[in-house]
Amino acid sequence: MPELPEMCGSGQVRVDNRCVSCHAGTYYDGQKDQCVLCPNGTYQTEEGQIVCEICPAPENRDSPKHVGARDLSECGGLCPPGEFSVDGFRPCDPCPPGTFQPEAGRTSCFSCGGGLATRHSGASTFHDCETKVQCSPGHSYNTTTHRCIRCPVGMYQPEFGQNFCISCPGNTSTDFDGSTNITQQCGGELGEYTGYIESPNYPGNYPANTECTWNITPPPKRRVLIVVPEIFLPIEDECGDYLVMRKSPSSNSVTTYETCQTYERPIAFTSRSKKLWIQFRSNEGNSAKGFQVPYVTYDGKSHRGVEINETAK
Ligand SMILES: [Ca+2]
Repeated sequence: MPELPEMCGSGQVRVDNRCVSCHAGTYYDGQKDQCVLCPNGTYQTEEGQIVCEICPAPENRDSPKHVGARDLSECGGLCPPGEFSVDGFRPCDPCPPGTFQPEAGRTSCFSCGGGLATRHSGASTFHDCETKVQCSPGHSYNTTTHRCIRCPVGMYQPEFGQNFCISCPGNTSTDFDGSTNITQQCGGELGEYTGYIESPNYPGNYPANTECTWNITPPPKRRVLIVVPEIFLPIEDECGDYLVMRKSPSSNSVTTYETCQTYERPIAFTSRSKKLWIQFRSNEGNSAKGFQVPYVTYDGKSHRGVEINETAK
């Protein structure tokens, strides 16, 4: 039987004998002991809260609002993309010709730059600026030279006809310039019930001088079960490329798995620690297909028998 906590945490209600956080757009009302939609004129972006935030709105102005707003843009009354006003609220004016505004609630529009015109007023993206050429994804338009330029390493652009590239999140980077996609990066924070990690460009060969770091933090009271179906690393590389899984980045923490060789028989094991730190590194020469490694998390209490340390074959 699951234990019944005496009290749920702040901003939580009891549902079927479990404590559940109130959703975004709601708050916990202590008198009613339930989650209540944020009233007109307020919003809440986070779950498990006990109050809603007041929507910013000009005084003495009737802005249309609705209940249960989950962020500022749902407060109502904001100028939509392609429009602006002195305070970002209605009434709004369309962006004049030669300018655009991609976001809601803004007080000005961006110039297309380089003397470029728009086909119409009220433009909401740089795409509406009349460029001499239409840039492909992975490129940005330079309004000085009127040419498309490849996004530099560490940046990417997934869309056509843009005038900027987007920086990679955190301390991740791209392998090449001209990147179109955020999934070209590797590594990250994993906390779901199941998932997988894979080497960059899998099932193609991974690039040289790559470093990917993942952290798996399973949901509460769950442990991590890893399956390595197969892994391909060049043997002639003298352990230049390797995959390691251990408790933490510290090299003397408990190591769960480590290899720098091809291994074509599946291996399954559970992490001895609750969290798992995983790193893949490749050196300059010799590449290979790498790996795609699924993980699942399981209830550490009810499946105590699943203590598989290494089941080869
Ligand atoms: Ca190598």
